[in-house]
Amino acid sequence: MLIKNSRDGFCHPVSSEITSQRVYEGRRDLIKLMASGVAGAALTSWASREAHAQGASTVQRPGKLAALPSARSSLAGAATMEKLTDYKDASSYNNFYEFGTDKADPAQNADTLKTTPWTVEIEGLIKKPTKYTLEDLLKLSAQEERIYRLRCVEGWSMVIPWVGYSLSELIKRVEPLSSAKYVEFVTLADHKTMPFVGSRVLDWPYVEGLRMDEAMHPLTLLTFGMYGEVLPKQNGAPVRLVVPWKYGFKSGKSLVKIRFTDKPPATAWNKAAANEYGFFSNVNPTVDHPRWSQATERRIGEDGLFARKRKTLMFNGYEAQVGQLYAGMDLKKFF
Ligand SMILES: Nc1nc2c(c(=O)[nH]1)N[C@H]1C(S)=C(S)[C@@H](COP(=O)(O)O)O[C@H]1N2
Ligand SMILES: [Mo]
Repeated sequence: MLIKNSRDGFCHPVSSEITSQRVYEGRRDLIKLMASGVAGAALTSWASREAHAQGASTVQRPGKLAALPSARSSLAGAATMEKLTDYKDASSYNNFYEFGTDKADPAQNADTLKTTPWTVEIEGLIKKPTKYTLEDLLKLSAQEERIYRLRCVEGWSMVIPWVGYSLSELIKRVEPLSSAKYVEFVTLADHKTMPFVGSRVLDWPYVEGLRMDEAMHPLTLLTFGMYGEVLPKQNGAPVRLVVPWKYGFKSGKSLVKIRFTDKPPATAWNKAAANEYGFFSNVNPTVDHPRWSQATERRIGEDGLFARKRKTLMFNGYEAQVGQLYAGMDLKKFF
């Protein structure tokens, strides 16, 4: 069930909907290797073996996605020992409004997304504006596998082994000017391949933003894959962001432009309902969403109908790593 916001006419499902989650057989295309360097790479990391033991290998898949090379995260404390979400759940219960507002829509509709060729423009207040092909981006830095929780504002969460590298690697190359204070992330809005672009649910393209220090934080991951494979289209192929200490909507999918600005970017959800979705959107159990509590969450795939919810952790459990970014800020005001 979707709760309509009468003012704006947009919807955001409530967390109680999670109990009626449906799991579909996601049909996935066999995606060709995107860069010659990644062909046949062995998945040797501990995390990858875990991923396949706990999730990916237990799922019947019509076509396995191309493998991405990865290594265990070197960031102390960034990985979690929690049980990974099953690949099937992570790739069939999604938010990707360009393909529909139901959780099952992206897996059913996203096969029309064309991920090759793909370019990402880097522009704005930088010394070196650049247009990267996906192949360029893949080769820009060594990819690692990192197990991050993703906690949606609606109250569900997953634990996913993502593959990518810190966005800071890219930012350093393009040499931001001192006037660059924010980073804007623009995602694809293609009427031809994305059936819900043009719907009034949000302003398109879907735009997100971070403060410069957040974008530079090593946990902020430019992400090309999950479970050791390239991203399924419904999870934001071919390249997305994952910002693990913020609500999931900050992690823009299918990125086409990264722009450096001196002002906070106008983000899609903030434009839709500024009182509900602030610019920072840090996971914070003590600051409620106006329409529901943020104190607890349900782990997708793990919690049954009557299972207790888990307590949501400050900054989604990454407080030790990111708390300093917000020292002295009133997080009730800057939510
Ligand atoms: N372009 C785009 N990116 C998006 C969204 C979207 O609708 N469009 N949804 C966001 C939300 S609300 C969440 S919770 C995460 C979900 O990521 P997942 O489907 O990989 O779990 O993607 C985020 N990125
Ligand atoms: Mo979300």
